[in-house]
Amino acid sequence: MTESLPSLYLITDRHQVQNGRQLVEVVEELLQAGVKMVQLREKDLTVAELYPLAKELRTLTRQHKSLLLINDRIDLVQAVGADGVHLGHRSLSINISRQILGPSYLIGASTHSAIEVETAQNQGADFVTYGPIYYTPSKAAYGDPVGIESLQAICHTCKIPVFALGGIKMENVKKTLQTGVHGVAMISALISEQLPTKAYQTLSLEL
Ligand code: TZP
Repeated sequence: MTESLPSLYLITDRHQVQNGRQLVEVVEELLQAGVKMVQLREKDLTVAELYPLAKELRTLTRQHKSLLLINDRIDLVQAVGADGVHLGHRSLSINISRQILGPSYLIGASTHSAIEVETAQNQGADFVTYGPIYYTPSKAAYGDPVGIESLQAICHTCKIPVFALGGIKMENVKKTLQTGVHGVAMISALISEQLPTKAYQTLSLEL
């Protein structure tokens, strides 16, 4: 299944949606435009608040034949029949998550160093996000950028798909992909755009 992972991974943040729109509306627009992999990541919502959102996104991602991953919450993955979970450093370990979910679900892991990438791979993650690659407006929350050379080194050794994350936008997507990375993951370059479809269409010319 991982060979067929798309090259663009959309991550949600409803606080970045423009013009008073709802997150679900913007994600639906992006699914219509062609996005094939979405992570629901709304870290300030409770699991009870996330559930209806996850259900709606499951319906829409199914309609558009897109993968849906849920940040951190294996219970929600199972409850809505998502395709997998995306784990961070405070989540259940990859090993335990795999025991719970079994082999047919995707497990993605957030990584920020070579050792984290290696650990994720050894523990059986299906793919990793690696970053932040560049400065992002929310840099403080994610630490200093790891840079493109570091990404290139990771891509030489890592055997599972790597998605570059953090500060990825139109201007740098081409040089990011030249590192040999599987794909790019992004929040603001799509979610906070005034015209998300147009942003996706422009980006997808580089993918
Ligand atoms: N992890 C590392 S950077 C980041 C996360 C969740 C945020 C990426 O956001 P953007 O807007 O795509 O730079």
